[in-house]
Amino acid sequence: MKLGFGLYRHQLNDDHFRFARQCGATHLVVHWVDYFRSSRSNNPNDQPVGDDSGWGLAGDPDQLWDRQNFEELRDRAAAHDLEIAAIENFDPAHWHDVLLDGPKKGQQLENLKSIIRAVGAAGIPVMGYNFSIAGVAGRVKGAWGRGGAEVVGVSGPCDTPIPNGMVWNMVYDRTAPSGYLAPISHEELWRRHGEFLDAIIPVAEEAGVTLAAHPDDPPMPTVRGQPRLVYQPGMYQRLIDRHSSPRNALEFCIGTLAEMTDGGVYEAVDTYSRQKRLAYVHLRNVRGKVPHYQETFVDEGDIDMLRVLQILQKNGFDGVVIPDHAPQMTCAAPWHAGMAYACGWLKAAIQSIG
Ligand SMILES: [Mn+2]
Repeated sequence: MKLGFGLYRHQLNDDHFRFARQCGATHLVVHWVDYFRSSRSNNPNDQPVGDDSGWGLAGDPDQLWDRQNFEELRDRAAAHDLEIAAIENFDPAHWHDVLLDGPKKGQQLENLKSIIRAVGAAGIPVMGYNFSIAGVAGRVKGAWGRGGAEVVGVSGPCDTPIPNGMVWNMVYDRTAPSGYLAPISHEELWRRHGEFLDAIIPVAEEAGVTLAAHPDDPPMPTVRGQPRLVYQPGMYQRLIDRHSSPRNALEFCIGTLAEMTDGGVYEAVDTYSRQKRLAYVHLRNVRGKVPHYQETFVDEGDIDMLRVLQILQKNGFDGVVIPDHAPQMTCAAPWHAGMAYACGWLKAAIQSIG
């Protein structure tokens, strides 16, 4: 198993590359979408949380990510002895109508194919995505961690409707007519996802890129009045059964799985790692389940993380594990301290299981 480190778009600079390497990471997972663009409510030194207005403004719909972007990234990381393990998440600007089944869907599926080819051409093996209309919405912050550390959590359902022009918790059209997205069924969301896989998997196979699906966080049946694709562990099976290609894989988020109400997290780790369908792993501990849970330090919370790593090891998982999010620690660099703590714990744990 390899220790990776996730960096947000605004952190793609030498200082953060050095920091990740100093934490012991050998691999990077890079968020190429800038969640913090024109954001009114996000702290750039924390994971994005946002409010009902979302995280920030989606990118330029006409500026597709290209091979040169990713080759430059790969080379800059290599100068710090870091390998790019994955690009995480598409920009809503490039695929809003794939999620919403809108009029630009055809063109936007071509956008995604072009991005997948660019990722592959730069030798980056994985593209992570989250097929979600509400995205990571409905979370709140509080001093609920050990020693009063500020953490993220969920305290009750969140079904405020999503305004037009917004999807995946970002605004892609500031001039959209007033009104809200119409609710759809869970089956309709699966139909849209199937169409996405049918179009993209053949291109991913050609490009040598594995598509990796994150489950819905928070994993409630609906968020902001919209259905969630994968909100119970068993729904991941439906996703991988949709296409037998090993390029159809999972961005396996242990914290999100633990927040789900059905079944146990160890059973889910065993089930999916045995099938060799994990592209990479997000590791984060939590206390509670939806609709009431809080993120915690890696060594508190409900999950025995060492047991999770042992199951992954037993099933031969040799990929990248990253600390997903970490509590903010009380000091001059709360995000850095939290991430360094998680990396140190994780590196020692990986060593201890051999
Ligand atoms: Mn995650």
